[in-house]
Amino acid sequence: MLDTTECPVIRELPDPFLFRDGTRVTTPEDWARRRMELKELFQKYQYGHLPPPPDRIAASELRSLKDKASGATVRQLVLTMGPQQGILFHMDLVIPPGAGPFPAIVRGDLGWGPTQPELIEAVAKRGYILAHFARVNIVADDAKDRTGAYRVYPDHDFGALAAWAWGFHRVADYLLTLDAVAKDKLIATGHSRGGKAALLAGALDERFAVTAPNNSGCGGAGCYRLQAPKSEDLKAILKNFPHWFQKDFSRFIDRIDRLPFDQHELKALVAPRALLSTEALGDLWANPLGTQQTHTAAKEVFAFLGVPDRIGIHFREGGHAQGVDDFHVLMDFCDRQLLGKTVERRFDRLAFPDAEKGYTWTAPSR
Ligand code: GTR
Repeated sequence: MLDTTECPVIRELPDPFLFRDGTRVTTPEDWARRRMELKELFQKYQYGHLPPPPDRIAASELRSLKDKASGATVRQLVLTMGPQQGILFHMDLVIPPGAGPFPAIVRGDLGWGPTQPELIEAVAKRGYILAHFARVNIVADDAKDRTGAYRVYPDHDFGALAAWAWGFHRVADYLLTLDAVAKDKLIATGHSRGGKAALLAGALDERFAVTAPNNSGCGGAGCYRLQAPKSEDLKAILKNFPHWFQKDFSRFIDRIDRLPFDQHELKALVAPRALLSTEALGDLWANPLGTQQTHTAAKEVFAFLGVPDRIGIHFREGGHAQGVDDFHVLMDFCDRQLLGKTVERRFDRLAFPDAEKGYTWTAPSR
């Protein structure tokens, strides 16, 4: 059983540059080591460890359709993998017309319903591939269901978010075998619990050039220590969704100041690659203020690595959703970050400019 007294009390947002042994990052090489340390801490305490990569992934096509509005091809696939090929998931692969290679957006939210025709049209018309897979085929979104990847990897400690993040990595494995895909332009996104999984996936896997959690809140881009009123906290999330996390994470309930990290450090793992948080001002449960706090703190790491503009945040009016408009925001960000296009939209506007700074440390000078 995990013992939280092994974790010292840290009241503010923890210093990402501070190693556990008390020494501090001074160079980018040090940061690479600290990044490894953080990757392990997040898996040990919060999410559990991701299963190992499988030897082989087999893809079979169920159907191939044409989207009339955009001319895109929509391939409905099943990917099979793991020991005894014991894991499979469905995926819609939307490929725009034309020569490519195209940047590819990976999203795991297919289980929430079919891929919306408006989304297919929007991404294809802008020259993006969409790989929309059903993360819930890997492990179900149900605390009582211990089938799927839990059975295939019985000795592992992962919760559902880690298993779903692993799914993003498997989609990357597959996409990197396709000529139509621009290999250096993979994008991980998802909504809410899907956004939590996308952030974890992008934080851990450097093959994703852009990571973009949408309304991901608690356990995602929102922080644990700084909660706006009405936002979801650790106790609330574990009451409803204990299966998302490593089983002992509940030890930190009412001891949040012993958590050896906060979510700005998960964001920082993405650096120097690009990260965008898309937030909704009406979605208080997802802690938009706390997501701004993680943004500001993580930006210190991006700046330390010389890429302060690779981290963006975007707030819109309205509630909890990842609609086509949110995808346009994401594609604007990717147009700029990956394709070098000039875009008008800003990704540095804070919704709470007067918010108190959540930390007292400063980035090491270089
Ligand atoms: C809520 C949950 C959030 C968020 C959301 C969703 O009920 O409390 O953490 O993940 O579900 O996934 O839509």
